Amino acid sequence: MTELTYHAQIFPGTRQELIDRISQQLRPKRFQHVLRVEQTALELAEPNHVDLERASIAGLVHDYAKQRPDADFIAAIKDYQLNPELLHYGNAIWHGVVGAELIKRELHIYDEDILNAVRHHTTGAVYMTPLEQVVYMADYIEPARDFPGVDEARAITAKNLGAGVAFQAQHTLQYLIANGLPVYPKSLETYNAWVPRYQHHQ
Ligand code: DGI
Ligand code: FE
Ligand code: FE
Repeated sequence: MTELTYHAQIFPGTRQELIDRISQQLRPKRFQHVLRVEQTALELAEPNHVDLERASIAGLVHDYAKQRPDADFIAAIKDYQLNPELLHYGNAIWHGVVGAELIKRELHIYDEDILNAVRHHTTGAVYMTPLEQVVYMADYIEPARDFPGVDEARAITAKNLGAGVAFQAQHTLQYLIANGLPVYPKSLETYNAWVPRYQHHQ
């Protein structure tokens, strides 16, 4: 890969320095996933006119907080006065929404497009910038993902990024309901905003 140059106003360090910070936070399997999400995000960024530097950084940091103890998230929800409703959920929701605050504080990344890509990478959102869509999809279809429908997800996303978002929103909601899991309201909002709009792509 041609080495990406990071600009100090986006991340104050090199890609290798960022990778070193992330590898200290994650077990090897999760770290390898993060590297694959970065590469997939870069592949999706090109045709969708997304800035490669932001795609790289957002891909690398999206699961930065995934292996933090619950107590860190609960403390951060209070410290940053995030919505107390968050306390009813768990790591699946916290590592993105609350993780973004830890990324700001610990990695000194303040770019709102990158932070929103992290915040929304699990649930999606009604409004997602092209970067947010790229990270949401890269996490879902990175090469080691293996679930029924992943090849269809890859094909749809290659043709139309928004249709990929709709595919994931629909299938994730189906999965949550089929398994009796709590639906974070944003996941439902994402479904309503994206799925009917892209029905003709299925
Ligand atoms: O962190 P990753 O495993 O790479 O991927 P992710 O951040 O997309 O997390 C995926 C998990 O999050 C998957 O098991 C489904 C779950 N999830 C997504 N939306 C919701 C949710 N879990 C709950 N409880 N509620 C949601 O709305
Ligand atoms: Fe995640
Ligand atoms: Fe991930």
